[in-house]
Amino acid sequence: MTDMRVLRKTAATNHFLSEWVAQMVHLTKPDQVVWCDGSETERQRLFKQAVAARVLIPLNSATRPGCYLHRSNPNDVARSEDLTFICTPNRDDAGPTNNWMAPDEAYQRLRGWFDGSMRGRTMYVVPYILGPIDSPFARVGIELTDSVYVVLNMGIMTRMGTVALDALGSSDDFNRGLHSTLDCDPQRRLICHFPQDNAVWSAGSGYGGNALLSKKCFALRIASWLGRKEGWLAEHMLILGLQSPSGETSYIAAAFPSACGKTNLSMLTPPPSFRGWRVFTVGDDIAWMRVGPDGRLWAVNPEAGYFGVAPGTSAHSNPNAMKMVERDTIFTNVAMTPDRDVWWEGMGVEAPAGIFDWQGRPWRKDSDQPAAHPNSRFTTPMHNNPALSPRVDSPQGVPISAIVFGGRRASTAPLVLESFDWAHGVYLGATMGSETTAAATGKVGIVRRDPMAMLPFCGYNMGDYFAHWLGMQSRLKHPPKVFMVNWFRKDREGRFLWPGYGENIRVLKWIVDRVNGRAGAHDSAVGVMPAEGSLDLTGIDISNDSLKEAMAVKPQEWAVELDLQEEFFTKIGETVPAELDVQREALRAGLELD
Ligand code: OXD
Ligand code: MN
Repeated sequence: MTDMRVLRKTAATNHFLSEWVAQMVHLTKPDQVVWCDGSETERQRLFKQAVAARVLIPLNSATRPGCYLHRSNPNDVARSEDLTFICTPNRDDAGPTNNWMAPDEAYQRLRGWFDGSMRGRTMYVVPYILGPIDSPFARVGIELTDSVYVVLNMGIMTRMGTVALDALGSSDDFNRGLHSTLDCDPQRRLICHFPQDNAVWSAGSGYGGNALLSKKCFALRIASWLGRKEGWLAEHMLILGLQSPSGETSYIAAAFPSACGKTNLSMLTPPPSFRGWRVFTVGDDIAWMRVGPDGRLWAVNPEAGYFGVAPGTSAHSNPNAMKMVERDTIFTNVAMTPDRDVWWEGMGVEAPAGIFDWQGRPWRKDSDQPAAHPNSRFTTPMHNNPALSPRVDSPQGVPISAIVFGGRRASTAPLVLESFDWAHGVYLGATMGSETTAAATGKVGIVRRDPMAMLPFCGYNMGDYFAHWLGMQSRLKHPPKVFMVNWFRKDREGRFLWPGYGENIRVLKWIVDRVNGRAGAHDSAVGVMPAEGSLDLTGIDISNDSLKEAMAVKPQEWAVELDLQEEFFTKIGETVPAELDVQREALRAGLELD
């Protein structure tokens, strides 16, 4: 099965790669090695094998052509943050918000587990590019894996195959990813990052971000480390283009913690009153951003597909996503209907009778368990997205006019706020938080701080990360404006004040108008707020009172907020730049709290 042509070509052109693969083969002892070329023939062959091995279930070819369902091990349904480690020689380089292990210890433990782990299995060599081909942003990774499910997902999520070997040429500069599902036992599960070696070793999980090493492991944790070293940013951000009826397009990068609707916002469908407006998706999860020769910030999406959360995705919340998962999609842990279509909670259609839950068990509507796992996913190619930006493959990326930080806050944070300047914008990002839900914690309204939505994804010390963000200002002649948004503020009865989804375009428009000096605003103690009448509210169903409440800045709430922000910085410790304390004290003074 080994593609000898590819192997010979690579061995001839890149001895770093062939030597490393040989070492890993020696360690893991697979029965065979398959070098993936990314061709359509290969894709078809691997889908067939995955079906034969019962890794994938083919879905109804009339209603879901090219679609498959994967049911993961029930002990392996999400990223394992507690088993994810940053393995730097110095513990302080990882910082107090990351799990840390010494590199020697991590390599030694994992080597023990990997020894002979692929006996009786196939090792797939998966070369991939993050970023548009021929882009100065692009980086190559090679993932060695024993999971055909991983290979097929990587084929959707990245530009995968010979194209990556061609881009690599004879260079030694590639991410070395080693992955084995082992026996999928949580006791033998670890996801270890070695930033100084540009390497990731992942064992014992076959799921999403634990196993598709291109995504959170390389494109965020390792890339954030590289970005700091090389003067750029790897961020947990969507990138969208907002096009006005006159054809002007502005690009926005936005960070939200998981489960705050990043995928929805990145492919938003405007409401009828915004006829002529369009939102184009450049990316839904990750942005790599560099300073261009013009002194502006330019961004690419390193990925080529979406690994989106299925539950809650509907024709109302995200019509483009519903369209894109109609074909050539791998579903993981959703429910299956009797005619082999998919279903999940919040899909906006009644569950048909005779459904099977995410573990393949018959499921009834009166069950107290969800049919689809709450973290069930779709993996779909970006080219399926009707709102895909025509600039998505642009080697230079797109120029970013505005950076947006958002969270889920029932109180305190107004609908939208513009920062006074770059440093205040960094402060807004660094203090971002989202409220936990009752389902997750038993306590509503507990704010989990998640700076720039990067807490689980920053490959180094958070305080140093803030300093890197502050330092970007000196590199940027024309920095983007920075904003904070909150779609989730509630009234006293617990109802959302702002309708959200497609209506969020009104806030995006205000942001772009501010960038272009077209919208009025006034200073509040905590940031710059929309002037009355500057937010376009044509055709929206919202009362004046609700809008006022959604925008309110209440000093008593902010007093508590600033104390909590200070507490969080104290936990990170002395690496937090003094500039951020200055920002907080300025806000305190502005609120006349002291
Ligand atoms: C994701 C996440 O899967 O942020 O993108 O958890
Ligand atoms: Mn994400």
